[in-house]
Amino acid sequence: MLEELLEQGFQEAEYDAYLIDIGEGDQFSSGFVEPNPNSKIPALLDTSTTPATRVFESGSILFYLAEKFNTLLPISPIERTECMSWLFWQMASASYLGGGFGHFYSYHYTHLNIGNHTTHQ
Ligand SMILES: N[C@@H](CCC(=O)N[C@@H](CS)C(=O)NCC(=O)O)C(=O)O
Repeated sequence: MLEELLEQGFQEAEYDAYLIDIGEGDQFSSGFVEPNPNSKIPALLDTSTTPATRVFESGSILFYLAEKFNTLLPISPIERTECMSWLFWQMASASYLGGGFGHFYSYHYTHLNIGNHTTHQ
């Protein structure tokens, strides 16, 4: 979204990206836990505010940027509702397909049999 903002001409959207190596556990380092106490990527630290604003959870980051730059979030109720529905869908579903899978694959790898279901511990 920061790239989209830059394409729209918002110079204030210039950003520094930092590599967080999940395999090395960078997400648990104090430098990352400060912007996101939940140790999950992505996180954003807006240093243009005083004090700096920390934003975590992808949906919160998208909403924060849309409000900050007053763009990419429709104003008309019908379009705004459609947009927010997809934003909430993203929060409720997409992270389970991506980050959620990684979480259970990495941290809960023991198979359990519960009733008729097989799950991971
Ligand atoms: N609900 C979070 C999910 C974030 C997430 O699961 N991120 C994964 C990478 S895609 C992560 O940081 N995993 C590191 C870990 O679980 O230790 C969001 O939407 O920001």
